[in-house]
Amino acid sequence: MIIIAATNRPDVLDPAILRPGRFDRRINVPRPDLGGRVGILAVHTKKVPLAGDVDLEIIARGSPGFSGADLENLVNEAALLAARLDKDEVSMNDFEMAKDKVLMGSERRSMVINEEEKKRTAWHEAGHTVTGYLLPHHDPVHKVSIIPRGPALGVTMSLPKEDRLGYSKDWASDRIAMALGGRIAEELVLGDITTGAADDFRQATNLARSMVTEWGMSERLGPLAYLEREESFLPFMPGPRRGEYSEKTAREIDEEVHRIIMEQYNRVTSLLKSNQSKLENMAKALLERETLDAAEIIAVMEDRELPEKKQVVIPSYAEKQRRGKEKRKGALFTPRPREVPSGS
Ligand code: NHX
Ligand code: ZN
Repeated sequence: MIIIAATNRPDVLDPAILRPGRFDRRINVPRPDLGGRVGILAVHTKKVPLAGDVDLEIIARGSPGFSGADLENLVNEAALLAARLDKDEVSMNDFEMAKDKVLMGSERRSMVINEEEKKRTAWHEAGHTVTGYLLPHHDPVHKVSIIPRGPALGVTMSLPKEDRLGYSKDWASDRIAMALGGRIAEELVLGDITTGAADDFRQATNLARSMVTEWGMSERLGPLAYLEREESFLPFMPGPRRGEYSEKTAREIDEEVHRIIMEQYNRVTSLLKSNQSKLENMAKALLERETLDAAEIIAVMEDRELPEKKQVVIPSYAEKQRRGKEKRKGALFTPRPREVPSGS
């Protein structure tokens, strides 16, 4: 008899359960690569009517780091969107919209925001976006939006260009810089600052701390692991233990984390100061369109006209009821989702 079990926490298993004759083989299953994601998408779209423009390989390319469950969720969300639009088939655009929903959370269009908050959000997100665009080692900005989602008033999302197995020190530094870009834009343009950037600082600080304590990216602290003990993959090579360093080292770690953050803070401050007009154009474009995709972001940064925007309007509940009645009346005409240019 063969017994197979799965866990996300091999580190907390009792070693007794792993002895020879018990669960004696360990198979590591990482997140799917590009080929794996195409295969998983093929499985989950088997019973979904797909439009002719759907290319699973393009969807897989645009979803690096997604797990099998994430991809299943993506297919479900795309199908739900298509159903809400009264469509018989799921199109590439439904997948694109579903991806944004999965990555950034659901929009909260009903949330009331005053003009001043909206402007602050536009400056803040423009700060992230311009910083992300100008930093060479950062993942490209995929989308930026000032439509509230979950707890956030706005989001800036970047996506790696392809599957990545590890990250460089330059990437980590640029990632910290990008997280700080929002607050710095607020400070430069509006003068006064607010509580809103707490999550950005958490991300920046976590990255800086990992650089120092895990990734050996601080010259001062050296290539050492200052971490909690982890059950390693090889049982005869145990991981490091927490607190196995002196008070002096603890202070040095704190100082080094602080230094890294301030280095990036100063770098982004001068970067945004010398790109004030780009920052302003980005904030204006955001106030006008609310959401910008990669092509629109590049257009703003290259001082070009924004590409024409087609926006699909999701019908309201009342509208759907009305359409349902029309259909039941046996109308020959089946309403299609309206495509309207933005701003109208
Ligand atoms: C408030 N919320 O507290 C309002 C309602 C600075 C323009 N007055 O950094 O929305 O200020 O780039 C996860 C993610 C709380 C958890 C973000 C918990 C944000 C988001 C507070 C933009 N985008 N901040 C950002 C934001 C806010 C908050 C979060 C979270 C803002 C900022 C929230
Ligand atoms: Zn932010």
